[in-house]
Amino acid sequence: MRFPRLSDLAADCALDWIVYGAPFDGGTTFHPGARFGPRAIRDASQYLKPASLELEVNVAECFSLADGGDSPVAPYSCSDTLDQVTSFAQGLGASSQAHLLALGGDHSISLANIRVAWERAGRPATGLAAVIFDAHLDTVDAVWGESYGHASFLRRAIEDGCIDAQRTMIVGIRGSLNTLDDLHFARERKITLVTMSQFIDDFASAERAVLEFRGRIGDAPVYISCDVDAADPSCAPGTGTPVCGGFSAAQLLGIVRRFQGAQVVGADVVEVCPARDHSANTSMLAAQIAFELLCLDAVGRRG
Ligand SMILES: [Mn+2]
Repeated sequence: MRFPRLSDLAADCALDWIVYGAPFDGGTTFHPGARFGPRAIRDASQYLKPASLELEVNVAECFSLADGGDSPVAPYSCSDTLDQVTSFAQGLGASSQAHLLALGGDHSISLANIRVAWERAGRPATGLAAVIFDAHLDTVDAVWGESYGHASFLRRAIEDGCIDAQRTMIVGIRGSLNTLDDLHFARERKITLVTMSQFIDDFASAERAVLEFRGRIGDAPVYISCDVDAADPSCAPGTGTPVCGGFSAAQLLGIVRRFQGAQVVGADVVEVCPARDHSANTSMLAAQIAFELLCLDAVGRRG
């Protein structure tokens, strides 16, 4: 998006948002390749301009933003990678406590960005509110003995106390599941689920459920995570675990915009797998979503 590189700025430069990449896909259960997502999203972002027609806001006028580069990763280890991304993110814009927008990488890296967002929000005892756009629940306890994969990030973030399950909404989920345990965990913890079938049955009523949740979290600090597989494979084929029957690009962007003015304290866009992407559709959508996420906060700062 042609914003400056953090390394080109003075060390004491005050920043509101820093975008960075987490080029890791060791938490992937199916098609690997999301480690190349950050550079594809950056490429696609070249055509993005700073003003939003829909939200009537210009992000370049509302805050200062830089690209913090890519975090180091440990390709053979999810838990080591999480430690490395956490400490890299903690160092980004530490003096101005900038909000962080992470580009994945697979969904496992969100846990690191959520930890830092929670720290920068003052470690609220209740945890952060959260909005997750995803085809999957990501509440799997462990697979192949690994607790930190891309299907487990939300469960770990809730257990760590960084995310408040009762103020968490997952939008766009659809079958299939490994076991019903993932669904039971989500229900027991009182996560708000707005499934894809609800949108298909009655789009307006599902959107009202989203707005009701938006009203309920009010001005609370919120983390927004967007897995590109929330979109249908017809518009976002370049992803590791595609699920048919998802949102069109326009629908997904429209629902993201429903959170305009929310107190977004951290965000991510994950699971772009460029090797499976045709005509760069998926990275283009991911870059647009990243822009929309910044616009949500810009609306709140516009006054
Ligand atoms: Mn996911």
